[in-house]
Amino acid sequence: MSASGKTIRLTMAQALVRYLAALRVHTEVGEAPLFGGVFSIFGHGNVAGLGEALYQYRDQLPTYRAHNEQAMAHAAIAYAKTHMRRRMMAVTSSIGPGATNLLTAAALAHVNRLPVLLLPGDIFVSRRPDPVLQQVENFQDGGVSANDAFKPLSRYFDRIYYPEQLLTALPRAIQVLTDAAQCGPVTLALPQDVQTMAYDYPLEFFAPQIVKFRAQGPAADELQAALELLKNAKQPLIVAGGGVLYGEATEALRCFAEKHAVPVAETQAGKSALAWRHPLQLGALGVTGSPAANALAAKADVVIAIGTRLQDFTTGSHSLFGQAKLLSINVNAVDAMKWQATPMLSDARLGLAALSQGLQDWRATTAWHTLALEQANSWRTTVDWITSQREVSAPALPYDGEVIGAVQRSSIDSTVHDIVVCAAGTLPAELHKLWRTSTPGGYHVEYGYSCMGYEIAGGLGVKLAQPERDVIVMVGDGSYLMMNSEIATSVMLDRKLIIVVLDNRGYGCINRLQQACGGAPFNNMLEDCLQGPLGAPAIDFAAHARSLGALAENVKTIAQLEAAMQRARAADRTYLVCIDTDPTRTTEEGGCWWEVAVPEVSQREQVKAARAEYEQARHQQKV
Ligand SMILES: Cc1ncc(C[n+]2csc(CCOP(=O)(O)OP(=O)(O)O)c2C)c(N)n1
Ligand SMILES: [Mg+2]
Repeated sequence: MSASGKTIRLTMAQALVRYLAALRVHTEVGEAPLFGGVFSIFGHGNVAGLGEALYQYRDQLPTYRAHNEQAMAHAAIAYAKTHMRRRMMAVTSSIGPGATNLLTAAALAHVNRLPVLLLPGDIFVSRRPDPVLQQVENFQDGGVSANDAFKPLSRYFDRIYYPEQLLTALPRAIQVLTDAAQCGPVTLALPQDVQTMAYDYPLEFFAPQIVKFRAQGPAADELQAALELLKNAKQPLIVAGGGVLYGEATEALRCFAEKHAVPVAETQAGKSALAWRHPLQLGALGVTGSPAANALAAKADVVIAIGTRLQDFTTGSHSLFGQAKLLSINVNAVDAMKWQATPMLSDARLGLAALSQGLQDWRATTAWHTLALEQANSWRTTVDWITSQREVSAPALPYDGEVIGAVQRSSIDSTVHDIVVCAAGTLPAELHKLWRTSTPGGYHVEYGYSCMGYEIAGGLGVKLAQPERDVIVMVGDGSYLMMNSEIATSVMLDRKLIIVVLDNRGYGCINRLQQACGGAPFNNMLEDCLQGPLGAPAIDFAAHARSLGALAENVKTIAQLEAAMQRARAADRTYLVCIDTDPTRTTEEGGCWWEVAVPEVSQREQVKAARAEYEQARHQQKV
C-alpha cells in the first residue's frame, strides 16, 4: 500500500508500460522520456497482454514494428549508444522463436555495455495449456523455458510470476540500465497469463520521475597511486575507450592531453573521443590501428587506459604495449584491474579532472611530445593520400579505403554531420584507420561483438536517435545478405539511411585470414564454395533494396560512386549505392599481430609455415 493509500487496478502489462512511460531524463535540449519507444513483434506470447497495454499508452510510449527480433533489438541498442546510454528503448517479442531471436542482440549489448530492456513473452505460469505452442519443454525442470537462455546474457534477469513483483523488479531493472558500471541488457521475461492479471498497484509507483545518472570520482588512495605512477612517467600514452564518450569526458580528455602533452590513441568504441585533426590524435590503436598509435604504444612507459575493456584487438592479444605500465581509469572494477593495472575506479570526466589537478604542471618529455606530433601528422598525411585515390584502372577494382574517401568527400561537412555505422567484415578495420570525424559519436562501429547484420538495423536506431544527421551505413555484401529487412522499416518510419554496399562477392576478411593461417581459399568467397550447375547468382543489391521500398543504384567506379552519393544525400528516403570492390586489397599501413590459433599438424605446407610463425609471435605476448 502506498503512503497516500491510493491504488489503481491495472494488468501487469499495463503497469509495466505505464511505469516505463513515466520515466524522464534531463538532456541538453530539455526533458525527454528515458524510453524513446518500444520495438515490438507480436505473437501469442505478447499480443493480448502487452500488446493491449502498448496500444493504451501509445501516445506516451510509441510502439515500432520491425521485421526481425534480432534486428529490432540491434536498432534499440544503437539508439542507446547514440544517446551515450542516457536514453534507451525496450524490445518485446513473443515466446519461443521470437524470444530466442533476441539472444544474439542480448549478447551484443552485454559485450558492448549498452542498455536495452528486453521483454520476451514466456510460457504460462499456470501451466494449464502446457505445452503451449512454441514451448521448448525441459524434461528435468518444469520451470525452465527458452528464456532461461537470456540469463548469462543479461546484467539483470527476472521472470514476473506475479503482478506485484513489478514493484521491485522494475526499479532494479532501471538501476542496472542506467548504472555506468553495470550497464547492459536487462531481461524481464513475461509469462503470458501474468501479463493479463490485474493488481491494485500504488498510484505513486507511476508518478513521473527524473532518472539521474550517477558519476563518481576516484577514491583518495587510488588517485594518489595514479599520481605517483604518472609523475614518474616520461612517455605516456592515453588509450581512449568507449567510456570516454559515455562518460561525456571528451572535453576533459582534450584538456588533459593538451595540458600534459599526452598523445591519444582510440579504440573502436572510443573513436571520435578527440577530433581527427587534433595534433595529439594518433588515431586508431591495435590490430586495426594506425602506425602512429601502435608505434607509440610499443614505446610508451605508462599507458593511461580510460574507459576501455582492453579487448584482444586493442592490445594485439597482449603483445602491443611493450614494457608499459598500465593506469586504468574505469567505472567497472573488473575492467580496471585487467593487465595488473594500477586501478583508479572513477568516472572518466571526474577522474581526468582530479588527475590533472594533482599533476599540476607535469608534462611528458619534450622529445616524446615532439615524436607524437610528428607521428600524428605523418599519419594524417598518409590518410589524405590513401583516401584521395580516385580511380584504379580496369579491370582492377577499388578497395574499401578508396570507397571511404569518396563517401567522405561527398559532403563538405562529413566530419561534423555524418554518423558512419558498421560492425563486421573488412570495413571496421578500414574505417577505424581512415574515417574522419570531429564529433563525439560520429563514428558508430559495433566491434565488441562485431555482429554481422547489425549495420542496417543499427543504422535505423542511430537515425531514430539523431534524425538531423546523415546516417551512413557502410556494409559488406555478406553482412547485407545476413540482415537487411529493416530497410523496409526505415522507409516506413521515414528514417532515411544512406547505405553503401561493398560487394566483393563473399566473406573477404575471413578469406584473407584463412590464407594467412595457411588455409586454402575455401567456403568464404562465393567462387570457392560448393555450387550446383547454375553457380552462385550475381546478386543485384540495388534491385533488392528497391523491392524493400528504398531508392538504389549499382555503380562501378569511384567517380560514379561520388555522383551517386550526391543523389543519395539529396534523396527523400533510404538510398542504397552498391559498388564492386576488390576482396584482396586492404590498407597496408598500421595493424599488429593478434592471436588466431593455427593447427599443430596439417597436410598443408602453408599451414605448417603459419604454425611456426604463430608459435614465434606468441613469445611477444604478456600473460
Ligand atoms: C553473425 C556473424 N557471423 C559470422 C561472423 C564472422 N565473420 C566476420 S566478418 C565475416 C565476413 C563478412 O563478409 P562481408 O560483410 O562481405 O565483408 P568483407 O570482409 O567481405 O568486406 C564473417 C563471416 C560474424 N562476425 N558475425
Ligand atoms: Mg564481402
